[in-house]
Amino acid sequence: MIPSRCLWWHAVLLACAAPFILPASYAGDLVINEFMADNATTVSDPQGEEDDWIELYNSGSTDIDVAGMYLTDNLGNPTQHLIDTTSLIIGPGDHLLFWADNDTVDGPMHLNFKLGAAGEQIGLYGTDGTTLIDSITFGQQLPDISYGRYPDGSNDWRSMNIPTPGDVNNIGAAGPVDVSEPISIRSVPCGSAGSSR
Ligand SMILES: [Ca+2]
Ligand SMILES: [Ca+2]
Ligand SMILES: [Ca+2]
Repeated sequence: MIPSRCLWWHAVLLACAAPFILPASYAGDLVINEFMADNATTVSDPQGEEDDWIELYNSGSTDIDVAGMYLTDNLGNPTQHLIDTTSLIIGPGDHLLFWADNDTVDGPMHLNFKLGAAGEQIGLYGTDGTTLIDSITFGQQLPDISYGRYPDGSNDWRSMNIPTPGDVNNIGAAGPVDVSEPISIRSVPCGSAGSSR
């Protein structure tokens, strides 16, 4: 039987965890590595617009062609945006930046959705439109602070006050800022609680 003290902790932790970021990652070399849902001054797209962005990263040792894959901001709609080009290679250890700006007339690097700073989802699906390659569900984001894996490709997501669109993730000497951190519940004070994040 679980002590009532533990049940109370469960309730508190579940309540606390709900508004925060719940990463869901899947084994593989291709990952969603960093994103920004409220780009005020960080970086401009080729059209001079400070738009939302999503960075993919190839942690493997071979080229990955993402042409024909899908990106979405709604996991209920995996095929929202087709990466509509004949070939788009991410080399080993390379990063690739997409603009989440709903400006698809500007080319294949521009997605047909933006990211909600109040929190939503990003999903990357394979060319069959159903195989989930990677996803992240995130909470409230602040202007010019990105959210990404640190180090690149790891399962540890951090808010980053040194955004690195298209480059190696960097949390800086000051470390991550305290916003939208995923809550670790490893310290649940009872052995039967288990842990998740
Ligand atoms: Ca946005
Ligand atoms: Ca744009
Ligand atoms: Ca980066």
